[in-house]
Amino acid sequence: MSKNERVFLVGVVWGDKSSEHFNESMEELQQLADTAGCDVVNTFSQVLKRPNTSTYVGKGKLQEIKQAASSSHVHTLIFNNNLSPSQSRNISDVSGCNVVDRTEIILDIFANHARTKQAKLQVELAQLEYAYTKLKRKWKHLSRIQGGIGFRGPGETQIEVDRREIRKKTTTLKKKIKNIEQVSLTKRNKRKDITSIALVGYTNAGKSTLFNKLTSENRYTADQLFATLDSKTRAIETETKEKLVITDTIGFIRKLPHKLVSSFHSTLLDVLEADLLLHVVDVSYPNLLDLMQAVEGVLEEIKVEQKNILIVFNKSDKMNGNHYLFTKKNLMNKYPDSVFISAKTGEGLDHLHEKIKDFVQRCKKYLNLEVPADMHNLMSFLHKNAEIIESKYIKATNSQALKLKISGQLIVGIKKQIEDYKLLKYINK
Ligand SMILES: Nc1nc2c(ncn2[C@@H]2O[C@H](COP(=O)(O)OP(=O)(O)OP(=O)(O)O)[C@@H](O)[C@H]2O)c(=O)[nH]1
Ligand SMILES: [Mg+2]
Repeated sequence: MSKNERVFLVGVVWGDKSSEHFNESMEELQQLADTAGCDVVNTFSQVLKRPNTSTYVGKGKLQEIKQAASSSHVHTLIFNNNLSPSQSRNISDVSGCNVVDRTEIILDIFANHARTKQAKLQVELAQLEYAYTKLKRKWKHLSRIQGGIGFRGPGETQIEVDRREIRKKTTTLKKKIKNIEQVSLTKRNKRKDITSIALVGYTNAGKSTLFNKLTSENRYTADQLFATLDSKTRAIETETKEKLVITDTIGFIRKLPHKLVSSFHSTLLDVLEADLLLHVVDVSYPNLLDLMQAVEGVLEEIKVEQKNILIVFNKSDKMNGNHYLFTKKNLMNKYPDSVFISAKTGEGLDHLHEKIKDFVQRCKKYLNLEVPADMHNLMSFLHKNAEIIESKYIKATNSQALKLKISGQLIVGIKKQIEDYKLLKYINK
């Protein structure tokens, strides 16, 4: 879509969906359109029992939109839902406008915001995957008319060619993404011993702002949807000098098609492997529980097993007065372990640091170990990374008997070193 394109937004509310939810989702569509750089000229909405199977909105409504578009010189309609290929085609035929559905506008923003090679490849893959599903049904009518046993009409041939092309490109893209994944896997493996935290949340919740506050980075933040699409990881230290790595990643949104989520699999690997997730929530958003559910849905979809999730209610500076106290109390009741912060003003960050520190402590385990006196590297590693509670020299074995408190993940590294030296027996289980 081109910048400053004049557009209409179109939405249908149906079934038992409340108009409040509908209005919110239309506001979100407006934000998506703004982010994509469109100029929203007007909004059309309709209440229906269910969306029209062939034109999404009713026939009369579509005529009204067509006339309005023609008199306002609008050539693009953006829909607040995903449309079937035949719906897109029918609407386009009747109205004479370009038809963009919800996923397509999101993909358009993704394409504009992708900065890293990985993000660009992933967006391209997502676009192709989406084009593939659309294409599949788009050409169906042609192949029915012109195809037939033993005869391949132009429609059928074209779709075969297009499909083949898409499949070929998809395979190449997946390979390229896999290669990048491999590189980041090596980086991740290097960090394996260190407790890792990932920031997740709905788009625009303030993840990157919080990331910057926690790491003194200068990552791009903006009041728009999908400001950041790639992941970034930085090491930080707690007050007690414990090392951690923290990752900021892509935001989630409602109604994301499954294929799209899976295209971003490599970006989301950091989320999958993190020890602790900070679920950042914009507390100033009226229906925040809905957005939280959407995030939980995506986490389920990418198969994040029930892990440690700390809910971080952000933007508390935007709330004031009794209304806030009421909301805060309700949320505290529902999520007693959550924290309230403002990534912008820094309010509540102490509390968050405290929670993170507690988590790191909880991850620690006690270990009894006998280290041969000549394993200097291991000794200095332990001095640097573990809390040594007791240390005693044993003359008979020329070794040092240690009692340690150390993070669970580091134990794996130590076991590996000790195994290398065939000294596993020294671990007191
Ligand atoms: N008032 C207020 N605004 C905030 C706070 N945290 C973030 N913001 C604003 O919210 C907007 C979105 O912030 P980002 O940090 O870009 O949000 P994000 O979650 O990384 O968003 P995406 O990358 O788009 O998923 C920006 O305009 C920030 O300045 C906060 O604590 N208070
Ligand atoms: Mg961001």
